[in-house]
Amino acid sequence: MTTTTTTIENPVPPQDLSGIVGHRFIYTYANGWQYEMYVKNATTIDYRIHTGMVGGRWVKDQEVDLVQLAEDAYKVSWNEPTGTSVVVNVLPRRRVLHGTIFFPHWIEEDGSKTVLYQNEHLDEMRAYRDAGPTYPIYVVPEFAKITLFEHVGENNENVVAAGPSDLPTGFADRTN
Ligand code: FER
Repeated sequence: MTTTTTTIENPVPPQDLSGIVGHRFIYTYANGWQYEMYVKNATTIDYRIHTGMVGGRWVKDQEVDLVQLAEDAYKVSWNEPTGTSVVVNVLPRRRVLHGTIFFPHWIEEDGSKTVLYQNEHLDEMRAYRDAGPTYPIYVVPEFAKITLFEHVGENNENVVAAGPSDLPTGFADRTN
């Protein structure tokens, strides 16, 4: 039996991100929360939260780590200016996703402070993050069903350009 050493230069498995980069997907977690993610490029996402604990929140240009774990299996992970950490595993062809959200305690106490277009409130979010309380972390691990998955191209600023409440009626209900 041979073993392969994983290095930065030779990651195992080989990385082909073309099945997720430049795509928008809308999904509903088992707890009913509905989210939309646009993988703008290999290091950046835009997103909207349609319903749930922080429904109405939207964000552009969040830096993420994106990897391919296997065929039809990708992992997106990041830390927000609010202190929230998120890890999302995406299986586009199976239309399945698993997300784990790690909320600081101040968001569990009053999530409404984060329900806004975050890009216009970055310093405010960092101040809330630093004020806390951070602990105990509220961990939300949930599977989701991907109801829409579409290619919209890379670095398209028009894909996520309005808040969840300013979209046409039924926007998030479109399926394919
Ligand atoms: C997701 C779960 C959580 C997601 C974003 C978040 C775009 C963000 C949470 C927050 O910062 O409030 O699937 O996808």
